[in-house]
Amino acid sequence: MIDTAGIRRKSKVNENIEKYSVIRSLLAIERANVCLVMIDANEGVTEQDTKIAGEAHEAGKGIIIVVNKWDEIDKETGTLEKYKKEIYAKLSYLTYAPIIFISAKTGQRVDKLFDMINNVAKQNSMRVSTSVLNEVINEAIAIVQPPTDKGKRLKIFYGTQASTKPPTFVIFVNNKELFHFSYERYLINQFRKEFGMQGTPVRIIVREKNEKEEKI
Ligand SMILES: Nc1nc2c(ncn2[C@@H]2O[C@H](COP(=O)(O)OP(=O)(O)OP(=O)(O)O)[C@@H](O)[C@H]2O)c(=O)[nH]1
Ligand SMILES: [Mg+2]
Repeated sequence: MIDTAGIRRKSKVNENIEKYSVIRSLLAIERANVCLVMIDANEGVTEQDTKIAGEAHEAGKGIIIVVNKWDEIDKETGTLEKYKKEIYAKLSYLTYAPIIFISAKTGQRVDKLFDMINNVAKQNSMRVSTSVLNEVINEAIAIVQPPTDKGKRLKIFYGTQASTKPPTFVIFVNNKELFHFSYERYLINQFRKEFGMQGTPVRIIVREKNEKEEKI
């Protein structure tokens, strides 16, 4: 475990310390399998939280959002759900990351964290067989037809998993330009439905393949 120093500019004098903390955090992210993004329940998601969480996401790491100091919050029914919504609204690219509400002070739910870390690490290094992957791709194509543009329709020939940490899939298509972001997002959502992959980013690499070549 690497415990990074807090990143918050408290005064001008601390600017260098802050820069150093950021560099150390980036190095820690690189070395990690799973990153816990610690949020102070009193403050909510800060700009710096967003930046650091973004780095973990870009680095393809497993991510868990940990809201600490939950003991200090006045709770009513629905408080937890409200918090979750607010967090996902601010960290919109992290909706795959589970959120856990803990108190380091009282120990509330801290024991649950370790199962979560193990699970997210597993999801981050998940392998999907080519045959199962293509079943899911074919089903996805049948539910929502690939898009057309200027009279040309996107054709998805097949896919295969290229690497893990994070799960990265290569998808072979007739024309890269037709593989719009919205369809990519749809496919990733279908993958998540079928494979779980909770707490891990998922990547798709699109490759073009000649249609005639494909028919042989
Ligand atoms: N009420 C409450 N206070 C907490 C909790 N966790 C930490 N604190 C308090 O928050 C303050 C900061 O705690 P630290 O553990 O030093 O926080 P940190 O984020 O590691 O700080 P740096 O390592 O300096 O960046 C201390 O006064 C703690 O007692 C919690 O779950 N509940
Ligand atoms: Mg500390």
